[in-house]
Amino acid sequence: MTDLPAAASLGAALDADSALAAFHRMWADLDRIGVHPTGTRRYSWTAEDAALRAWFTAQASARGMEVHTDANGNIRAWWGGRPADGDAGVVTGSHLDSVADGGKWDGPLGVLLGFLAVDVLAAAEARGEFTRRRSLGVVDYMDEEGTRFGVACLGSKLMSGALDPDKARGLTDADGVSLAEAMSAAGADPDRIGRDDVEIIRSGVQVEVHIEQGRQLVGLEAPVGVTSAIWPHGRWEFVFSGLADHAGTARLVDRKDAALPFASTVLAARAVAEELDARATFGRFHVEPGGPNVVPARVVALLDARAATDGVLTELVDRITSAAQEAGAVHGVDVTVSRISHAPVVEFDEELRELHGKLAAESGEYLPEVPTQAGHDSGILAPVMPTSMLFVRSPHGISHSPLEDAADADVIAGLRALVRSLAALAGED
Ligand code: HGY
Ligand code: MN
Ligand code: MN
Repeated sequence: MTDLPAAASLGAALDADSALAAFHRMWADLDRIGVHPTGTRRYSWTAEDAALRAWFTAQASARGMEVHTDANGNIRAWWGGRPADGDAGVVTGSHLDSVADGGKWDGPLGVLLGFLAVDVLAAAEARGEFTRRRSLGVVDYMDEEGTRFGVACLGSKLMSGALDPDKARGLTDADGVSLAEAMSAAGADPDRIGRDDVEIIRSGVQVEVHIEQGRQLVGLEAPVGVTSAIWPHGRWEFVFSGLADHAGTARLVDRKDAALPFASTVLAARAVAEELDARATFGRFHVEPGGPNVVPARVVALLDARAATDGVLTELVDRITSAAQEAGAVHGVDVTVSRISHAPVVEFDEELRELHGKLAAESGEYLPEVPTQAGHDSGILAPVMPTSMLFVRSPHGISHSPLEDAADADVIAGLRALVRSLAALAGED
């Protein structure tokens, strides 16, 4: 071990048993927030969100880290103090919010391993084996999943300027509460949201650990991988407007049933996605007025669409839109489609990817590169700062579900990869 270069040896030397014990303690503590028998419910600017921020602050305080919430609701804990305006640190972390009835790993894994990496590096510094030259931040980004307001990666999109602050303030949840109102109710100031160059500079460089959402690493027999790229993806709102009528007396031929073209569109989306080797999902929709004995007057549905290139994504959404309009015409139902959000293709920073690869090679570990179809804050930030991601293998690949999982040994492999990368980045002159 001693003949390893310094950063690699810090990863190799970490005490797996004590790191796992700390991991499971933190995990149990976090489990008390928003975990239901049907899954995890952690949505932005709610009571659960406040409890998550309190948990995060307590973890930071226990380590003597300085906590700061930025103008966009992203919260960071700094080891070595928050860098002054204009100075650059190194950031790791992820997000603590969840999808509706989600799992426990998507997001929290990266935050927990961030804190544990600080523990390992601080202990190494105390032993004289590491010198921190840049402050190291652990971050929890605001509303990564977009569960409450419909737009994913709200905190990083606002920070990077990818989302217009006025548009963001006006986003509403299922109860009609706007982001501005929700932030105000939680004691945050919605007037301050928007691109934040000082925070981008302060963040410096970011390495995010995340559970893999898929089975590529299982196939490659690798506990950890480096993310190469993210597919372009986005969300589109489809509104089908027909006419309410009596479910018994209205003759079928006279109806303008909004559910019929919607149903056709769901099937068309699947068929087009298959043909283009892409993804298309209607995961959220509601029917109005929603009476069991009323012909549906309106269906409002959100399409989540993803493809390997922006060209294919455009073709995918265009063809689903055409299918919706054709089905609407058949049933006398108006169809409107509007884009809610879009994230272009991401190629993660070459130098960071090389660094992860070099450190793995020095440690004698296999660290393959894999692309992903999932969105992440690190992808949103990639155009404005160097970012990279490390994926921890998921045994069955299922995600956005309570079935999310990872083996202890793979968690430790992820922590090792993170520690040596952060040691190299925060320890360099
Ligand atoms: O939806 C996504 O791709 C991510 O998991 N937020
Ligand atoms: Mn997710
Ligand atoms: Mn995530």
